[in-house]
Amino acid sequence: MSNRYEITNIRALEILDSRGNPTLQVEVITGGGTGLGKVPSGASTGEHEAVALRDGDETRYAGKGVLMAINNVENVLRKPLLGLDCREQQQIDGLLCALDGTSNKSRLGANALLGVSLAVAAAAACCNGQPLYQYLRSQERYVMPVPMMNIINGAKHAGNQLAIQEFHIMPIGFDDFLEALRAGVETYHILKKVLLKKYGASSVNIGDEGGFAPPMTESREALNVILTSIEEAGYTPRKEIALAIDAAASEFFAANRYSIDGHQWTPRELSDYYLTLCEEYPLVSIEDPFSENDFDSFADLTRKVGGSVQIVGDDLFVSNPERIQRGIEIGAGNALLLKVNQIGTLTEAIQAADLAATNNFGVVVSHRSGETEDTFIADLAVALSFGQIKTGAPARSDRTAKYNRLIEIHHELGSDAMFAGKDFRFPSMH
Ligand code: 2PG
Ligand code: MG
Repeated sequence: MSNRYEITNIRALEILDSRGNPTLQVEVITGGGTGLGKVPSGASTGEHEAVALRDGDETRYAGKGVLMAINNVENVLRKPLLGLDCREQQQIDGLLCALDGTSNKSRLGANALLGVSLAVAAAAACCNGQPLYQYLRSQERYVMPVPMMNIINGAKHAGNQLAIQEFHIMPIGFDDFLEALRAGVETYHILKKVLLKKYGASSVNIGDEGGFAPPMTESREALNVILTSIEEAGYTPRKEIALAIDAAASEFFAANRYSIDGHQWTPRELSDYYLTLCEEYPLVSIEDPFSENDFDSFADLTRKVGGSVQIVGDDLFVSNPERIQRGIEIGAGNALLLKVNQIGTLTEAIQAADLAATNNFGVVVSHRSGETEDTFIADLAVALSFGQIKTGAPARSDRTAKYNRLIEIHHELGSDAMFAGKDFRFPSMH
């Protein structure tokens, strides 16, 4: 008879993500339970991310099938993992990396590795009869994250002319997660009305992350309607609801110029633009303000506004400890966007988050634009208790699944739940 923690089988399926593209679902079966892991996928991917394996067979799903990755799970990774204890996450993730053997997981596929890695953790939590967040990290007091809610979508996530990819609200001025979420949701619904009135019916079509994708061309247009909506919803900008953006600037960068809002700007001019926006709007967080290799411009902007504004590295750091370390050393950014599929195993993702946090960087646990109904990141955000989660607008099941899981956790924690609120950058100093 097998021990309840012993891995007895691993299976994988080709399922669909929120954009209708194939992705993997991995099932790890042990003597005492089963865990599932579903793999997300980005559109504005960083060039230094771990590589997801796609079949490239144009006769299926336009080449996006993941049958090769599935074959790698079932025929390469499965056997060496059979018989291992599913609680040995670090050992298992180390083995996954060794079996792949490349620095960017391109041989077996970061999608294959991540599916297994997440499913192993879910199986272990199941065997223990513990909620996933509790299994992932035991904390004296868990901190519920401030949600970064992407309510206007642009660039690669939408069919409009906005250069900036994401316009977020962050409900920070509330006592608990539920009140904060409600304020964000109410603002989202008022925004719909504001857009309908000003831009007509087609402006409330939505983009990849559930935010509206209005036919705007300039960043200020988006920031203005959001500000109006916060006020019309009855909330106070900055004090209760602050703004955040993800410029995803690599996507509008070419030949050392940034094409944004009708300009062709140098890094210095773009930097000045951000400074102006920070004066005009209650902006508290800017993600990827410059292209993914421009550590120096990140450092420059961080020096100028880093005290009051969070400068987040996503494509810059790709959740990779070596790149984060470089950022820490030169002060490029002051926060990490943590995406488990950028690095490819849970152990490495947690190490990346800890490296950032111990060096006084903020940490935002993040979804991808292509998601599934998997709620792993909601549990991960609470487990780490670093204070922030980015998981889209409060619309479409791929996004609301995470919010709904956070609601469950909030209730489960009861009065033990702390809400990061205004301390979202450094909740441990609460
Ligand atoms: C980002 C993400 C998620 P994508 O840039 O932060 O919002 O987008 O998954 O397309 O990289
Ligand atoms: Mg980003």
